[in-house]
Amino acid sequence: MKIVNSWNEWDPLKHVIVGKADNCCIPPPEPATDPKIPKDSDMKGMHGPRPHDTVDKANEQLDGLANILKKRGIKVDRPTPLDFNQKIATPDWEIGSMFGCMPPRDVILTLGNEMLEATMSYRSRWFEYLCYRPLLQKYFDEDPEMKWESAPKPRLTEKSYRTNYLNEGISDEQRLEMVKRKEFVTTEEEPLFDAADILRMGKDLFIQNGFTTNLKGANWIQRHFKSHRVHILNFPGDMYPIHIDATFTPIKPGLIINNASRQLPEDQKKIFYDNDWEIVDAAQPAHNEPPPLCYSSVWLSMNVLVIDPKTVCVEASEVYQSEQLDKLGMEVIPVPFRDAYPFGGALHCATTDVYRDGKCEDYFPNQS
Ligand code: DAV
Repeated sequence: MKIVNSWNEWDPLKHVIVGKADNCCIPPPEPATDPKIPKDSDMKGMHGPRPHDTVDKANEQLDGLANILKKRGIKVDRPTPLDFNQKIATPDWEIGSMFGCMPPRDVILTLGNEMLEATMSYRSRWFEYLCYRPLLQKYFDEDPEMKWESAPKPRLTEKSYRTNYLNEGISDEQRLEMVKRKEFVTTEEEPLFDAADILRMGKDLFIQNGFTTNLKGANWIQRHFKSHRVHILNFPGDMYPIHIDATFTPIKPGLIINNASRQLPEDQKKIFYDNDWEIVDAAQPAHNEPPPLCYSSVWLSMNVLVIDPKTVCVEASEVYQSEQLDKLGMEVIPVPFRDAYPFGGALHCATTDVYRDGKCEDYFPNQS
């Protein structure tokens, strides 16, 4: 039986993995996380298991999302949480805890009949793939065509990170300059990527080069998916370029919403314009700040889950984003989800595709 098939972000969704908040921890500091946590964040200096009541509330909303999808006939699977509050180590390093298994989008990339475990780029997330192994094993057993792959596990020694990247003493202006110069917290020591930096659009893969994915990681993906075309994207307005899915969100063939404060540079827009794609500014978020103890920005408003080219799940309080997508001709399904944000993101982050109808198409035939 065919179980795994997904070539893009919009074809009709039939089977999906939705994350869980159980046992989620705020990991102790590590080389990659200081620059990830904004200076004024309430998370500075905090680590340990997240409070039980916040875990319960997040799980309620994650279950709510799962139920909404199930009611629409979409099959939903869930990962198996570990005890994340335990020390992990490799021969090169150790860290006091892991992170969690709320955002499957970060860890597993589904392309066609393949599910690929990303290298990840934080030490605390090194073993996160284990939460998905029971599912991947099952798909492998049941679908004779399913390809199960794992990218080379990274060493993540000090050499994989820039040492001058601490927040202390670096102003916002300096940080923006560094991002513009493409000086990110991760170095080019070894291939690194998080799956949530990759947008799948048929034959073309668009990959953000930033804190969590380096050029070697993108190059590894290009060599791995030989018949695809990989394009590197940069969003110089983003001081913390981590994952593409609150920055640049395809809605259906021909239409992308782009975070207005993280514009794609003109030269990188060319391929979209040359193929009659429209890039519109995303609506403003409805909130001025993220919920407490949240890694992500208010732009989770645009981290929507497209379930077919006419239907999209949007966080229920994100009224401006809903209104915009409604005007763009989409049916909007409101999903209460803000309590899950602190656990690693919104509706796109919280899911990863197993099956979408459709095949690999060429949406960008004009390329110079
Ligand atoms: O805008 O904070 C969040 C992306 C989560 N996967 C942001 C990026």
